Amino acid sequence: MDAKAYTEKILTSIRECSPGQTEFYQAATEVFESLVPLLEEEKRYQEHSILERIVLPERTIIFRVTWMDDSNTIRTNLGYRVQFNSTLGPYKGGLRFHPSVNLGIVKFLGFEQIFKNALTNLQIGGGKGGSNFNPKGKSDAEVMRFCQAFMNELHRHIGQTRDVPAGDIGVGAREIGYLFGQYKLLTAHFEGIVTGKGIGWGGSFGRREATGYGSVYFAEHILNQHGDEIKGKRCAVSGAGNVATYTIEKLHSMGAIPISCSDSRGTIHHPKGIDVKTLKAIKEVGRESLAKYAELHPDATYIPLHNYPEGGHAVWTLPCDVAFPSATQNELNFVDAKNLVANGCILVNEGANMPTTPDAYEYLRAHGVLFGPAKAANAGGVAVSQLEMAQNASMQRWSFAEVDTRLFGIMKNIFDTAYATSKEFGDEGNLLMGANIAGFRKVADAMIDEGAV
Ligand code: NDP
Ligand code: 2IT
Repeated sequence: MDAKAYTEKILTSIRECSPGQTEFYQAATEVFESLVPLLEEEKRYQEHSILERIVLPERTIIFRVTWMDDSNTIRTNLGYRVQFNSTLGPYKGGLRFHPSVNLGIVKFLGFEQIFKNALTNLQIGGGKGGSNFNPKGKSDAEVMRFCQAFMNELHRHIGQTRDVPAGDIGVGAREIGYLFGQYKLLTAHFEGIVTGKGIGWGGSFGRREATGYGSVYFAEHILNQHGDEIKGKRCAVSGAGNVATYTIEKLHSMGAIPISCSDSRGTIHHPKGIDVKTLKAIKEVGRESLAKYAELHPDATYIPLHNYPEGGHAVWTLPCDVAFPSATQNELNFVDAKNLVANGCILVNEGANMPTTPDAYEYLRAHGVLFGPAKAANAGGVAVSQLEMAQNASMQRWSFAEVDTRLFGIMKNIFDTAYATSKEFGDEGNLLMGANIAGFRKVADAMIDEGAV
């Protein structure tokens, strides 16, 4: 069967056997479309049924999480861990706590993670998990009891050479601490079974900063390739969580101007540059709304969510040179892409997972906007997670500078690999295609080596 027909056959089969998993089809379709030139050249992937195998998680765990709220009412949520692919190493990927979490979302994230992790060139397989639990408005005690209940089931399925979760939306240092504590209580082992741990109890310097810093390094590598640099660029950033905050911090230190951030309720536009201290105080420490930022900085504007323009998002209407979508999936749509192009944006660098809709991507590409695809651009987080695992396994502690230097080198290597692969397949500079092919090829070749499992 020709390569295109092969990819279409598998996409049809996943639609039939997993109905309604929209985000998962979106992620699989994007990867498969990129793979056509490779599959035309290398028939052995079809001969070894690689696509048939790679779209099926090796194991999917869905469980009830029962916990007690502050008024002593018994509450329930669904918990998930999708152990997608262990060809290159233990399953590795974050946990997301957000009301929108369902199996399709976890599978899209887990699928992306397989190729992202392969691109880092480190020994980690792909997995993802989470819950439809909403941490917003919950007390610390409620979050702790939820995390403990979640780990009561999850601990049976993870381990430092088996599956190592980390953070994602709604899961940060606080949640990782509670999850780790409960694992230790249940098993009586002090082991590196999650990453993003506190520095005092097995965490790595630089993990908190890694995704955001890595994203800016990746953007710098893209711009350098085109004889340009991030220094002096006005950058629109969305999100106000882990990825956005440390993207903004690194942009400042590299001489760029991060002009915005946003949360689920609104956008801050601060033309002279977002003040990182205020941002951290409001979001990281206070867990409050960004509306407060404009009260503290009268020269900044707050645009509430309901004031978003027709069909688009306020953050992408701001004139900028570079856009860093760093909040969530499908947050940059066709209308947003048109606004960015009209305002002269030259690069979109994806800090979040799958933030750009397919039609927006096509529009950006057609208008010559450079593009840093998520799998490559945001791989710094999971890469430093693996460095945390390496430090745990060897009982060593590396300095911040050591980790940061490694992170910079890993991001350069990912860029070089994606770029060289795009050239090899006749579309030089198409980093989306280059990253998808390079990540896939690494996993697929190893799957062939490891036999029919
Ligand atoms: P956080 O929970 O720390 O922050 C998420 C931010 O995005 C918050 O400001 C949140 O607003 C906003 N947000 C989330 N969902 C929505 C939504 N549906 N609509 C509007 N705003 C929303 O998460 P992270 O920063 O860790 O993750 C951000 C993105 O980066 C995700 O796509 C994640 O998968 C990806 N990523 C994360 C990595 C990591 O190491 N943490 C690594 C690689 C990718 P509010 O404050 O109001 O909740
Ligand atoms: O999407 C991601 O890469 C993450 N949320 C981080 C995963 C990890 O294991 O550090």
